[in-house]
Amino acid sequence: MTQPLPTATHWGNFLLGRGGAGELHVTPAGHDPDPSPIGRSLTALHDPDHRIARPAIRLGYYRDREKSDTSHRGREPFVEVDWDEALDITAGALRSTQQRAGNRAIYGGSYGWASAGRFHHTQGQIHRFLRMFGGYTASVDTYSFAAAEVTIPHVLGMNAYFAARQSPTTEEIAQHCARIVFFGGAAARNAQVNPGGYGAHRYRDHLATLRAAGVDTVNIGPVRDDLDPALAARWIPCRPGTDTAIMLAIVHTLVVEDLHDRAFLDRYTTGFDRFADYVTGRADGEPKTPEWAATLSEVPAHEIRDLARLLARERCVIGLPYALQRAEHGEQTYWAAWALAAALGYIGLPGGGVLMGTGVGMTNAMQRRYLPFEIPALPQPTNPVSDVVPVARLTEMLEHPGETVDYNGRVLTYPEIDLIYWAGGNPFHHHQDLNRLRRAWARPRTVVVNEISWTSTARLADIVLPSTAAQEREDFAASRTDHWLSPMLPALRPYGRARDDYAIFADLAERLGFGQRFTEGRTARQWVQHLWQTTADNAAAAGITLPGYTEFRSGQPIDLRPVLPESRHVLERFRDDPDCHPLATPSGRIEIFSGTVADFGYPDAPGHPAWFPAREWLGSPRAQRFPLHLLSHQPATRLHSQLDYGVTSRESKIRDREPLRMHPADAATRDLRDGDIVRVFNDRGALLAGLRLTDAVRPGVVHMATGAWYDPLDPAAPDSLDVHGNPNTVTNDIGTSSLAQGPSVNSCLVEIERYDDELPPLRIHKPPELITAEKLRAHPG
Ligand SMILES: Nc1nc2c(c(=O)[nH]1)N[C@H]1C(S)=C(S)[C@@H](COP(=O)(O)OP(=O)(O)OC[C@H]3O[C@@H](n4cnc5c(=O)[nH]c(N)nc54)[C@H](O)[C@@H]3O)O[C@H]1N2
Ligand SMILES: Nc1nc2c(c(=O)[nH]1)N[C@H]1C(S)=C(S)[C@@H](COP(=O)(O)OP(=O)(O)OC[C@H]3O[C@@H](n4cnc5c(=O)[nH]c(N)nc54)[C@H](O)[C@@H]3O)O[C@H]1N2
Ligand SMILES: [Mo]
Repeated sequence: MTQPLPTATHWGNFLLGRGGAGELHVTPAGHDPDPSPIGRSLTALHDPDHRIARPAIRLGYYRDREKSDTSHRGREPFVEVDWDEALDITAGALRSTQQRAGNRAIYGGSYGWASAGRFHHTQGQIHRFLRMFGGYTASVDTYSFAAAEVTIPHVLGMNAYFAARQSPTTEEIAQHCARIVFFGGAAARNAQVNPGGYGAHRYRDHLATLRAAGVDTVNIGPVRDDLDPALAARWIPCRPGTDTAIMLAIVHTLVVEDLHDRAFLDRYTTGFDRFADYVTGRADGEPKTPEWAATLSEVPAHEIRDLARLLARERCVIGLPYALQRAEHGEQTYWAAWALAAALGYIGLPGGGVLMGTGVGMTNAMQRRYLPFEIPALPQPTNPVSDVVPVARLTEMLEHPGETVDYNGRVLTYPEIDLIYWAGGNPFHHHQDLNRLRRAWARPRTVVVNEISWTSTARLADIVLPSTAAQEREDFAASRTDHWLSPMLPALRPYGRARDDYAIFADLAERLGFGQRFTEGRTARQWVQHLWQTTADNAAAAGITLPGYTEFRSGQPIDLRPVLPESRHVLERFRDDPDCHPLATPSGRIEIFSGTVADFGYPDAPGHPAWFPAREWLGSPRAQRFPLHLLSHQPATRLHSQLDYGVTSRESKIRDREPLRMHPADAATRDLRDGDIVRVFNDRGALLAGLRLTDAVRPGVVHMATGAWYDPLDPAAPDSLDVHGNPNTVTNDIGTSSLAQGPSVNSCLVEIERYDDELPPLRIHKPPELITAEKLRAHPG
């Protein structure tokens, strides 16, 4: 056994070493009380069926470069070449795109989680490189939280993530709060992950504290086990996408029964009366009564009314997972929740208000202790190109160059993209309506992808540059939402000829004439040391002493929690004195009506929270044809698509297909049994999944994780069946609304039938066809 070395991942800290036969061993770091099972999948890191060993160029592109037939992406062999040739071809494509079409023709949004590690973080690397090259069309917001990212600043005058970190602490809830009402739970599976790293998993401690204090919990949502059974929550099953209607109906009851906190609303909010006119129907003739909401949500009216009375009686907090806003009109759900919380009047009191991002990593678990200093990342010059697109409008951008899109009061024009450079993300995992993306993806002349593994995206590229994994390089992990600083050492040698993204971009920069500017003369190791030293300097300025780099890298991860000061929340100071501590909204108050948003004039996003039916939900006409609502959630067994080939993910599959959960009643009407392979389809596409029956999912709803590598049966046909189970084969690629243009993954209707044909093997677990440049020269045909 080799000496195991520490590594850090988005799902925790582990030690990695090799046994006598060369096999990889992973052990969780000793300081983690509840390590994530995803760690076991790191043993697959050097799996030759999945790792990219050498730079590879699609055959047609190798022959014809920018004149190649781009519709052949994904169905031609790759030519393996040496690094010099690959980098020459890449630099040539970048230069000719720049000369022909300008830098805005380069799409470098490159959304994706990549790996933990401050220096080697791929997004920092690619963005620095492309900015120094003259810029790129960038993306704004995230797939995670786009609708909230745009809406919350209008309502609270603060960044949405900042607002999420202003949540009441577990101890305060335990002490002061009678009840948490979750809309969609707080899935424990999601708490395995934190962007940038995670020192110690303590989610179960938080649940135990709530349980011991006897905090009452209610889960309003289509899936019972979104909330840990240990909390013994009352489950109020609802149709997906109807949370806003339920919230409006609760407000309706509060208003008509005079249970709302008038004093709070007067002093701390603006526009409640206009909103109340809408809720009571004075504005539009449609009172948003519990009976009205019951027809939409299928939650009995008396339950909604009783809940409203209960919430008014005792202090409560409203819990919202991100997923609630990852749906058409997701803006409204988050805004309505704040309007409801304002009507209840507990905002800014200990244990009251709103918890945003329930179940997500450390979002609500930092317990007021935030790093009082900046952790540096790779420095970024400004992007000379000012064009941006909302991150989830990717396909539309490729399809409609020159056309405009409304976004948060602006009108953006889609540039004509001629080169896509993606590094550290997997759009053929994460984007909606993958068949549509495949057609649009064929438009640019060149697609370059830096990847560790042969993902679906790498297979659909022209130029594939193999990157090292985080466990093959030295770095350190730190995150604004964690209190650990963790050394990362190279436990493994780079796989094949893989190189660090840094080395790839440094060599491309050299070829393009700005090598010295990109590297500043530092090796990767010198950059890591430099970033650590800056971290230590920043910490020292905040009164916290950190060791020098040599001592840090050879020691244990550092837990800063004991020395972090407890902060007071902005909303608490606001509650103390709203005149001295106004919010950064135009009125200085919580904007239940926003004049700014109203003035945008969007028909699908008025100036206050409102109910809009999505195009796809169980109440829409389309449900006649596709009667099941598909919710695609985060996977328990991996991080998105990462290490889908690892043991933890593969053990969860049913005959190699991604599981899908369904209520037994829905299975009975379709003559389906637990363990069956099913075809999930609508008019956008179809995928195979393995069926799991459970009464934890409400009838009419099916529940399936994202992240199974998209594996089309016929790579030549854009509408081919995905034989593995990526839900994005069927999700709808539309913006949440004109306001945020976020992804609407959770507004998706499907039908399901048993798949009786012979089960096609997965191709995605073998590399694509590879030929060497030497062989090609010998046999040019
Ligand atoms: N239907 C549906 N779709 C969704 C969601 C949903 O709920 N439902 N959720 C959405 C959300 S919230 C998100 S955040 C996205 C996530 O989407 P992504 O962030 O794109 O997903 P990942 O699988 O994490 O992709 C990261 C990729 O980076 C690669 N990588 C890791 N480290 C390195 C490195 O050092 N160098 C290089 N070059 N590559 C590296 C990995 O191999 C992997 O392929 O998915 C979104 N898509
Ligand atoms: N293990 C693991 N953890 C992760 C990740 C991962 O890939 N793996 N990804 C991380 C990332 S990038 C993110 S952004 C977060 C995302 O965190 P979330 O967005 O909170 O996670 P999801 O699992 O997509 O959704 C949580 C639940 O919301 C419920 N839900 C969906 N639609 C509705 C609705 O209309 N009404 C109600 N009431 N409930 C609904 C679903 O039943 C679903 O199980 O998770 C993070 N945590
Ligand atoms: Mo996310």
